[in-house]
Amino acid sequence: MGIESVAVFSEADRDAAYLKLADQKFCIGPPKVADSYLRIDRLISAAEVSGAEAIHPGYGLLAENAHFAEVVRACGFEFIGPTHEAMAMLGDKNTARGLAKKAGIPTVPGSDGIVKKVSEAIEIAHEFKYPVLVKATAGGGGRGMRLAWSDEQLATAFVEAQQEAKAAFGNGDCYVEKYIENPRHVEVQLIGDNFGNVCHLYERDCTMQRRHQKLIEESPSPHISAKTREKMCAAAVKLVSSVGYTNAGTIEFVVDQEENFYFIELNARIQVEHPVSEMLTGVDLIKAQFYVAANEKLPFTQKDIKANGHTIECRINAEDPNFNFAPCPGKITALNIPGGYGVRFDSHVHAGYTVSPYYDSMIGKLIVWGSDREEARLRMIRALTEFHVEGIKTSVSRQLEILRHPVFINAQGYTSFIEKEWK
Ligand code: MV4
Repeated sequence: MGIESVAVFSEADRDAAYLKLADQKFCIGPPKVADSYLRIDRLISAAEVSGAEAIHPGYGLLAENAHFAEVVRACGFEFIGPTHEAMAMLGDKNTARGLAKKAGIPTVPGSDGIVKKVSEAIEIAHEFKYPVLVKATAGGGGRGMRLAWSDEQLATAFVEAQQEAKAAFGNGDCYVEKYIENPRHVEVQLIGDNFGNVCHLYERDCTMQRRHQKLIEESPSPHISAKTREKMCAAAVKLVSSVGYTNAGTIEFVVDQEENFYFIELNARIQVEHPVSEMLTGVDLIKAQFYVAANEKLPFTQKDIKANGHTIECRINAEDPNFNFAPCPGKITALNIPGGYGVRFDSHVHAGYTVSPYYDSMIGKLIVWGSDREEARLRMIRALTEFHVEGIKTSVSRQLEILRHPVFINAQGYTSFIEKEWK
């Protein structure tokens, strides 16, 4: 788009490849995120000094921090993401669940709002039958959740969830939902502009995950029919339109064995796995985000967005799958990146780069496109076998096992499959 780029980095990221691509770069502190990437004052200072007009938060750290979005705009910069009001409203899971209900989106049976007392939680569990999930309204991505199969378990789970949420998020409020057993995890990619235009880029299936860490994402989901897809995408668009949500967002659903889908939460940011939707539809989502932030209309309408073929993403993590996926930082002494038709690798690393122990263990994302699911699966297997890295261990061997496993090939997976199948 011909837009100058300004990058910030901590001392631990001084050698990252993306800094060589930036027009300007600013060191904003030592490795600890509290002293660098979470320092709003330092981020704003870098924007001031560089003459930046807008800030893109990425997908970690402050990406869903409504206070950051508000400060950015209050300081005269555009925040490339939703409004801080929308972020605050939809980031609160109980509020989002209430808005979904109001918009007629299927939600999981459960409490009507926040549950204050254990006795109330037990009444709800008796009404909707065990198992139930206690969820922190300020939580997300699996944090602040507790599963209970009986009154005794619920009594402790409820108090633990409140205490954990209070400590982690400063807000101990929890609500209770029936637990949808062995669910699939399917999310819908959305993007809306400031003129009321909202589009979906179809769904992503994130069922193959371990401890809430997604390992493999794909689109279309092999677990839903075209009819369910149409209903799910329409529901997602209806919800964000009803609340005037703008820029990129993702609505998460859980899907039961009968293909009933239920709203779970909205992620008010661009997500790691957005390239899956980009390669399925040919839409440049990040470019669309910039159009919206520049107060322009989306450069496409829903009828322009066509799903073509099948895409799969593998997150490449510096972890040792034979050592309980323990993070495995270190210096990358050799790196071969796969390529060829339909193969994309997004990464900040290069040969000679030292993966630091301070941040998320993801070192890159390998995304492939195929004309159908089997071609995408085989192309991903080929690309993973060509992905060669020395000096650190990665999750690649486990992802190859999953891609070659009959449960994946026959699309019979569910969210806890990996944890049950591989210890
Ligand atoms: C659920 C669920 C089943 N029933 N809610 C996990 C984190 C957040 N994105 C929402 N999550 C779930 N909420 C109800 N009522 C299943 C998940 C879920 C999950 C739960 C436990 C372990 C792994 C999981 C992976 C994806 C989704």
